[in-house]
Amino acid sequence: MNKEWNIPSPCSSNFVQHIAQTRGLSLDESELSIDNLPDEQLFANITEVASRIQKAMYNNEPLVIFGHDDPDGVTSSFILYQFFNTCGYQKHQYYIPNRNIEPHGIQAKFIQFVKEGGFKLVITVDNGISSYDGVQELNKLGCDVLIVDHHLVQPETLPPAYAIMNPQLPDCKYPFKGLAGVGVVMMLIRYLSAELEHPIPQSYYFWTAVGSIADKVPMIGANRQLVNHVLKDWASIHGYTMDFLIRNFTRVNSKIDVFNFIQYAARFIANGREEGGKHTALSFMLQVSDAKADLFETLEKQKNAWESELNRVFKYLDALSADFVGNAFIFYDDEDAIPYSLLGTGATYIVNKLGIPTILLKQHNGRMVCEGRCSDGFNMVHSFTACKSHLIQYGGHPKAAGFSMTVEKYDDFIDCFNEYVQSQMPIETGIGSLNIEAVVTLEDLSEANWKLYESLLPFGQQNPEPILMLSKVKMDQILAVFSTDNQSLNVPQHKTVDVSFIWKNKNLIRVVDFRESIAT
Ligand SMILES: [Mn+2]
Repeated sequence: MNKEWNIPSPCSSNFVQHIAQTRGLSLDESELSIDNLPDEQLFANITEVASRIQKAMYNNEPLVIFGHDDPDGVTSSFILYQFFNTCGYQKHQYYIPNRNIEPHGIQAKFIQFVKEGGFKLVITVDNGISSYDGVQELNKLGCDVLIVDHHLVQPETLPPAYAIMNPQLPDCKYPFKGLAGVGVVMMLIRYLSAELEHPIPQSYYFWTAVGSIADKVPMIGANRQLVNHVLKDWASIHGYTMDFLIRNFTRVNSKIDVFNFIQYAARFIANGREEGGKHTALSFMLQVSDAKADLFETLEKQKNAWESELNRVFKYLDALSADFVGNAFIFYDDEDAIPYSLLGTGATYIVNKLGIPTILLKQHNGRMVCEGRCSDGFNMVHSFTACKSHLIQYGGHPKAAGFSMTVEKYDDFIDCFNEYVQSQMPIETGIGSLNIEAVVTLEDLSEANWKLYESLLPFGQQNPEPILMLSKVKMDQILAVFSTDNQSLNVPQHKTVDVSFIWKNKNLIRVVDFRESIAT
C-alpha cells in the first residue's frame, strides 16, 4: 500500500484514555447505564401509538406486525411479537416482505394479506415512513396503521397513518436521532412495559444490540448505552434463542467475546427470506419445540452459502474497482453478477475500499433498482432528492439509501446524479490516508490496558476500531508476544519497520499496513 500515514504526536497519558478523550467517549460505567437513557416519553406520538396498541389488546383485535427482511427488521419484529406474547395477547401475526419478490415498503401482496386476514391494525417496524400509498390503501380497508420507523422522513409525503413514531420527525423531542429500527421498537416496549406494569425480558436488549450493530447505526449516545448494557451485564442476560446460539459458538467470557457473538448472531439471522411474509430466522427465534434445531440447520446452510456468495461478489467488485479514479463509483450490473439482496452490501464494500459515494444499479422485477452508500461528507438521500423527478420511490439514511425507477429513466438519472456529485464533492477528499490514533510500545499492549481498551466497545460508525502504530519494531518482536493477522501483507520478519495495526484481542493484532522506519 502507498497510503500517507497521519501520525499523532506521542500522548503523555494512557493511550486508551487518550483515545476515549479524543472521541468524547465516557468510560464511566454508571454514566453508560441504561437507567440514564433519554426518557422515551419524549418521543412524539408515543402515547397515541401505545394507547392504540392497548386498545387492540383489550378488544382482542387481530393485528399484524409488518417488518423488514434484514437483521434490524427481523429483531424489531421479534421483540415486539414476543412482548405481545408475554402480555398474554394472542391475536397478532407478523409479515416480513421478501425483497427478492416484493418491492420495498407496503405493497400489493401485503395489502391482500391484511384483507384476507381481516386485520384491524398494522404496526410497521423498521419501515413504513415512505409508504404513503400503501398506508392509504390499508386505511381504505378500515385498518389503522402505526408506523414505528427510523428511516429519514420526507415531511411533504408523510403517510396518513394513525400515529407515527420516528426520531427523525421534525417535532420529535427524543434527543438521540441515531437509533436503529429495533432501538425505536425497544423504546416503545419500555414505554408499554411501564404502562402495563409488565417486565421486559433482558434478552430484548441483546436482540436490540444485534439489530443495531447489523444496521451500522452510530455507536455513540443511546446506541452505545444499549449495546454496552449487554456487554457489561452479560452474565445476567439469558434467553432461549440466545442460549441456543451460544452452544454453537465458541466461548463467551469477556466483553470482546460478547461483541463478537452479537456480530455472529447478526450474520446468522441475515438470511431466511421466504414467501407470503414468512421468515425462517424469525420462525427459528420464536420456536420453542424440537423444530428449532431443524430451523437452525437450515439457517446455518443458508449462512454458509451466503458467505461464499459474498466472497464471490467481493472478488468481482475488487476486479471492477481496481485502479478506479473518479469522484463517485457508479456501476450498472447488466450481467446480473450481483444478486439484488447483496447490492447494498456490495456498495458498502466499495465505499470502505475507495472512500467515495457509490451506487450500484440493476434491473429487478421489471424496474431499475439502486443501492447507494457513502461515508462522511456526502448525503445519499439528498443526492436522490435532487434527482427525484426520475425516481418512482426512494428513501433511507444519509449514508445508506435506495431507490427504484423505470428502466427508461436510467440515462437521465445518471446525468443528474453526476451533476449533483460534481456540485458537492470537495476537491481534496483525503482518500488513501491512514489516520493513526496513537503510537504505542509493545509494553503498552498489556493485559491491564486490554481490559481498559474493551471499555471502548462497542465499535461501529462514529466509533471505529482505532488504528494504532508500533514504531521501529521487527515482526520477530511482535510475534514473540502476539498472534498476528497479516491480511496477506508481506511484512519482513527481521527488518526494522513501522507497523500500523488494530488490536483485535488480548493476544491478537491485525496488521493494517507497514513501512520502512524513517531513520531519526
Ligand atoms: Mn433499519
